[in-house]
Amino acid sequence: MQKGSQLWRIVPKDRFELESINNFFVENYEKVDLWRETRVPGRPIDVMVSGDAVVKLRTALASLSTDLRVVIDDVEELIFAQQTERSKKRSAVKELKDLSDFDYTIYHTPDEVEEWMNMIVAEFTEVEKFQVGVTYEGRKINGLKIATNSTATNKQVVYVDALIHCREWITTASVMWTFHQILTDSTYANMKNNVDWFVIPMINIDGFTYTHTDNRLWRKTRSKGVDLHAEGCTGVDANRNWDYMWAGDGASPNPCDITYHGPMGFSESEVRHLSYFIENNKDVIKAVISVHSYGQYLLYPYNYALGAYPDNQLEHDTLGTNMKAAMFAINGTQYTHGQGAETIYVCSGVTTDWTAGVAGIDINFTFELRDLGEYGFLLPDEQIVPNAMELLAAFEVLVQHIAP
Ligand code: 0X9
Ligand code: ZN
Repeated sequence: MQKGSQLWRIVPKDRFELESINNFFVENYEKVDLWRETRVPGRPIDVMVSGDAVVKLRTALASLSTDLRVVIDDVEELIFAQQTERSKKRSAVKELKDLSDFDYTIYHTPDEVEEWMNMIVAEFTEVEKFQVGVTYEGRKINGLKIATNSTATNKQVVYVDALIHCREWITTASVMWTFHQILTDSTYANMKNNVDWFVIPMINIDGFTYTHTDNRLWRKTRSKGVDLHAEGCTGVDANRNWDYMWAGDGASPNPCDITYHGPMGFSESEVRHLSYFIENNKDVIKAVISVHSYGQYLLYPYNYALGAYPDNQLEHDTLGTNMKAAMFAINGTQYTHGQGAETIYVCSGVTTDWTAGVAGIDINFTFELRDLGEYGFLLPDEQIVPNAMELLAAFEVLVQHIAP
């Protein structure tokens, strides 16, 4: 990362401003990383600007927008400060030998997450590990199947995945805490007994590894296509790569863009394998929840166009309303629910459009966890557990809805 990179928030006041700002970012794609987009005037755009371009872009943007403020003054410094804090906490704990030593209040490395899965399997007889596929670089993508031998017949399965975008660390961290809670706290016994779960806590492991070693803010996979000049031209946006309405609106044909849809649908090993898994289990999967961050949204299909809805839109609306109410009740955190394209922006080739439109899964949501852009992808470790409590509350409502 460039020294002195900053996170800016720009609120375009009308359509004209919005369009010229969006075009400006397209022209300057090598110097900006869009953390949060909008298609609606009056709503914020969060953009990280490369340190060497801060002065130039600020001057140019001054003529396009009147509402620009610096949210993170030095992104690199913040990442460094968080890492230092984390290492201090780590060195204070004893070696990780069993689950009781596991610290849910800090972010973990890919190896530690894998180790956590192994410990969960070792400790709980109702949990099995299964392999979903492999990544581009050959790492195993594993999942946990949680299935109790309860008396319930014809149990339905809830599928949960996290970290398809590898900079969204909160997704894996909160999924881990949530399922540990479901497995250990008898208050949630019905959540194990009334449904089964497929949990895939870490999809984009290549990218996740890269966020630990090279670039904390990497989003895409790590697959290599044509040999292009810049670092950003590696990889594909795995949440634009699903083969339904692939390469439609809100996905980029430019390999150097962060929303690059790839050379064809399912070009990415991670996405292709996940699709096989879901296809093979579609008869038992009742709901798909794909966990992302940030923005605090509960989004249902379709995402590829305005005005495109699943037949059971009303069910999604009711469920969205109830889940966000339960999430709010925990810490007063506000989530917004709705159809994805209308609620935030149009984008095609996303997980839940395929799971709804092709696999025919009944209930499909993309969750965008905390925050609203204060830290964005760099959500502090202290917020892991509070955010995970909200996720658990949403799952409680979901299970109650599926298997009352
Ligand atoms: O753009 C995405 O893939 C998701 N947002 S993120 O910041 N996590 O990258 C959102 C996908 C959900 N749908 C719509 N935006 N319509
Ligand atoms: Zn995401």
